[in-house]
Amino acid sequence: MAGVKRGVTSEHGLIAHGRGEAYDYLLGEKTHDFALAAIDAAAQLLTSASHPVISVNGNVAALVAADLVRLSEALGAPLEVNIFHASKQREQAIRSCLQKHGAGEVLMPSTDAELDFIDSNRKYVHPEGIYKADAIFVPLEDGDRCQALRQMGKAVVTVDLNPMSRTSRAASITIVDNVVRALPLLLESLRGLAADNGRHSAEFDNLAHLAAAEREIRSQGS
Ligand code: PTJ
Repeated sequence: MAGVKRGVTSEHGLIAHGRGEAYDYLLGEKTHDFALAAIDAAAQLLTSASHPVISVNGNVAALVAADLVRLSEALGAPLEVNIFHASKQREQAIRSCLQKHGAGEVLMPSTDAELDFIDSNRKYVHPEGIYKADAIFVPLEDGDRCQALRQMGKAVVTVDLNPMSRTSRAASITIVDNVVRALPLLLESLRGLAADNGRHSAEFDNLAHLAAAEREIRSQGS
């Protein structure tokens, strides 16, 4: 609610937040092993990318702005504002929110570069940011853009409490956890990776991890 009052989050964002809370409740409001494995795989993928970018919408700016700034510093990756529900005013408010938490330059959407395969406002991107990126960290993504980014050959790491969403299924790596818990853990994993000479273990099978999350949700009713 505070995010809406500050002009950062859209009213639709509140509904999305409620959806997230429902899934979080079903997941016992804790970080599971499938999420920890996804976090380590995400740290590995983002570290080995040549041009990673962090995409920021109204919900994540309200929830985890300080952690997004820390992530940007840890990865040397730019922060880029990109929202689904079009509003120039809200784009500026998100940028100010990030800068209040210590961000330097924040890339803004522009009409100079457009993503293929997508019609919504999220197609407008920065030519030096998402347009050029080989890997994008985009928590609370919408399904259409996630699919478009994948079709353009980009790796996508998302955070989504719903393991059945189109985004979760289309992403390269989905962290099924609350973004508020997942971001500090991702930062910790990046520190571990640096101490471990840049290598976390093993292959990551996104669909298998989503299936584990879905089993956890279904087990709540039995
Ligand atoms: O600021 P904008 O205009 O870009 O709008 C952002 C939202 C999030 C409103 C927009 O991208 C949207 O409508 O998203 P969806 O399609 O509702 O997807 C959001 C997904 O995030 C849903 O699957 C929710 O369950 C999930 N979610 C919500 N809150 C959290 C979450 N996942 C992790 N942590 C949360 N706190």
